[in-house]
Amino acid sequence: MRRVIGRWFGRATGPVLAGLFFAFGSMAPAAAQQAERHSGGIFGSEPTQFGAPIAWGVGLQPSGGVVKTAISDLNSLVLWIIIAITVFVMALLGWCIWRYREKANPTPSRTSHNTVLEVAWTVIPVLILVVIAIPSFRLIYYQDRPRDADLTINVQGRQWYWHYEYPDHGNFAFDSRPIPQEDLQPGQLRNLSVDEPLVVPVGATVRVLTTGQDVIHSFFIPSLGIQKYSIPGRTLETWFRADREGVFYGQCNQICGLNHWFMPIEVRAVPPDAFQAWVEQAKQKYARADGSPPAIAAAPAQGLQMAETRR
Ligand SMILES: [Cu+2]
Repeated sequence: MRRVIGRWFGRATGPVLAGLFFAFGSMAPAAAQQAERHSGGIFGSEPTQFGAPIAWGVGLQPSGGVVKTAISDLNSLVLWIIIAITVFVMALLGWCIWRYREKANPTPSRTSHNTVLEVAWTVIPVLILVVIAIPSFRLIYYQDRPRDADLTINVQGRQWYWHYEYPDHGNFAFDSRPIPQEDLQPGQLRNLSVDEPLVVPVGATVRVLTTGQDVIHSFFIPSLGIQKYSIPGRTLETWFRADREGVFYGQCNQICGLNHWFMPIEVRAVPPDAFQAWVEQAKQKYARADGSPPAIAAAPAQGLQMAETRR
């Protein structure tokens, strides 16, 4: 008597599929344009020169560069898909409760199979997953490595500080540690500001090579869309580009021991000439007494050798 749901689904499948394709097709370029102008969070926030968490912030941090913008785009796409699915399921549930209540439907249907319905609820979720998978894989490969890097920075996680090296800009290296709370100057952030920040030129594609000296750390700067493990005995590659001047903060986000909290990251994106000036000054400041290049990979190699000998 009442195979309404089955018939309804049969009739609705075509329009729903067409609607899904149309909606996602038109949404993707719109989202990309949106991300160019704004960035980040659920409600879209203005570009900022300050990449750091804020009190009561909701959503992602505003984007400071291209990789983060691409991440925010995918986040928005998936969020809207989730919203559409939630609204649809809630509406269907409400309608079923109302339409098939005991009073309105005293003799329930004994239908146990409906081919059209079963095909629909298999095929539609598969299509939704395909719609999510395509931009998702594109993003993974986009983040993977830079096409043409302007600059390489070696990053080494150590218990418990960061060690940075600029191999193609004078080959100097330095350590970076947080500023103690009692020494904070106005404008500096507790547990985020550091004594020796990373400095990069605005608009430059920065290749980041990560290694770990002792345990696994992770180099993570939300507003620049970069997160990479730093693993002893292994070099991993990723990249970022700061599209505007500013200070972008991050932290080690792999639990790495007692002072895991003690590993903030501060990146200063400055105009190219200011970067050159900083490089000249840094070459003097971080010069080694014997003039030898910093041996960034020496420590994990030694560690491995020791492990070998012990075996
Ligand atoms: Cu760490």
